[in-house]
Amino acid sequence: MNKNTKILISVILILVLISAVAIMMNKDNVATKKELNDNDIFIVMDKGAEIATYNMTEIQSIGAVDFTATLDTSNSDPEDFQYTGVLLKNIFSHAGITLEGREAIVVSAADGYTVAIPMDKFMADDNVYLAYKKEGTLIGTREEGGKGPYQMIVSKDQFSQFWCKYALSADLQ
Ligand SMILES: Nc1nc2c(c(=O)[nH]1)N[C@H]1C(S)=C(S)[C@@H](COP(=O)(O)O)O[C@H]1N2
Ligand SMILES: [Mo]
Repeated sequence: MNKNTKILISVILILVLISAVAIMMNKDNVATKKELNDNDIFIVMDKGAEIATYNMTEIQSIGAVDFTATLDTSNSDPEDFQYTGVLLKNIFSHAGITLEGREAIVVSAADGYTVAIPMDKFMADDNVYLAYKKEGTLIGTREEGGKGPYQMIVSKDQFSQFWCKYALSADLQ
């Protein structure tokens, strides 16, 4: 083996090593993204007063389910996705907040967006969810390019304008 061949083989080995490390690091990232993130807090409020905070493990323990919803925005065709989340009304029951005789639920987001959902929609079975996974992967924060970590989804809506990305809190009025 001449000197040049040795150098060439060394360079190739180093490149293979670098890409192997990169692939492993990326796997690690994907693995952490699949786990519940307990730093992501969701606030539950009753008529403007903060009642409880939940992280992802706590949200999940209230009763996570898979459901489908149709994402239909002004710049995309309707498309069905599978989400994982908890019925928002169950989170309120868990926090000990009474749901009877209320007017609406107001969900607020990190970008200043707020959505008010009337009680009949909110109380319906299988409708208003706080989701944290889409197609089995964490929805992710805005910084990560996601629409979460929590996204409020109205599964029976035909269009998605009453959904709420980057949801931080929900206030029962
Ligand atoms: N926080 C927040 N949530 C939001 C919006 C928004 O601007 N901010 N836009 C709404 C609208 S108009 C649509 S169609 C859906 C889907 O928007 P996307 O395509 O950005 O996911 O999110 C809804 N929720
Ligand atoms: Mo929209």
